[in-house]
Amino acid sequence: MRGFLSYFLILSLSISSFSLSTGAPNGITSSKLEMKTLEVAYLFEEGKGKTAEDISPNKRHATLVGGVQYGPGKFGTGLVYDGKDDNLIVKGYNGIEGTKARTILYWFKSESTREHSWVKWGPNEVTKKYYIRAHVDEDKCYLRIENAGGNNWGDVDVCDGKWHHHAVVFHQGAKDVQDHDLYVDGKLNQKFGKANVMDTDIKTQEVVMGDFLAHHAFMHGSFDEVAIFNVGLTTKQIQLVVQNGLASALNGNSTAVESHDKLPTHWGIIRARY
Ligand SMILES: [Ca+2]
Repeated sequence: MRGFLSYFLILSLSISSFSLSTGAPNGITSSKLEMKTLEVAYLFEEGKGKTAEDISPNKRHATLVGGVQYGPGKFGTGLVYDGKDDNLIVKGYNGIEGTKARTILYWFKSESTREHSWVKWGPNEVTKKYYIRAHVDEDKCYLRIENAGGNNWGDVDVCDGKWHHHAVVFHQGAKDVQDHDLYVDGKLNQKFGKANVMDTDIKTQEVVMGDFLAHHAFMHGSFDEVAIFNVGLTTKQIQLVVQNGLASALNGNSTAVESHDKLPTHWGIIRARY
C-alpha cells in the first residue's frame, strides 16, 4: 500500500516537471487519453494473488495462470513470464471486432529471442485471428501483428533484454493489416509484411497475454502496463504513455496542464481505487 502511494506521488511530480519542460500546454491537452476509450488496462501493482485488476471502467479483471509471477516491472511491479506455460486470461472478453479501431500497448523486457506471444485473440482462420507476437530474425525480434494470411512487422529489435514500449495502432477507417502503425518506445517503425483485409472475429477466443494459442511460443520475459483501447491513439498520446506511464497519461495528464501540481487531484485517483 505504502509503496503504491509513493508510486503515484512520484508520478504526480513527474507530470509537473513534464508540463513545465514542454511549455506547450495546448498540445498536451489535446493528447489527453479518455478513460471511456479504454477496454482493459492492467498496471500489475497488486504484487500478489491470481487476479490482475482492470483499471478501466469495464472492470474486466484478468486471471494469472500457469504460475506467472509478480516481479519487477517498468513501473512498480509487473508480471514475469517463465516462457513455459505462463499466461494472463481476460475471461469473458474477446477483444475488438472486425475493422474497428484499436490500440494495444504494453512494456516488455525479453529473456530470450523467440516468437513471444504478447496479446492475442480470435480463431486461427484467415482474417479472423488477431495475434501480436515477435517476428524473429536470427538473434533479433520485431513487433508484429498478423491476422492469418497477412502480417505487418517493424524494424526495431525488442529482444535485446531491455525494457521496450510496444504500441500497435489501427485507426478508424483502416481496412488492412498493413494499415497498422507499429511503435517501439514511442517511435514509428518501418513497415514490412503482406497485405490482408481485416475481419477480426470475437465469437470464440478470449484475449490472452502470454499463451501462443495456435502458433508461436509462450511469452518469456517481463510485462507491464498493458492496455487495449477502442480508438487509434496518436503518436503524441503514445509518447505520453511512454514518458509518464499509463496511469499518469490516463488520469493526470490534463490535470497537470489545468491545475499543474495540485496534488489533491492525483490523490483523488488513489481514493477512487482504494
Ligand atoms: Ca506496474
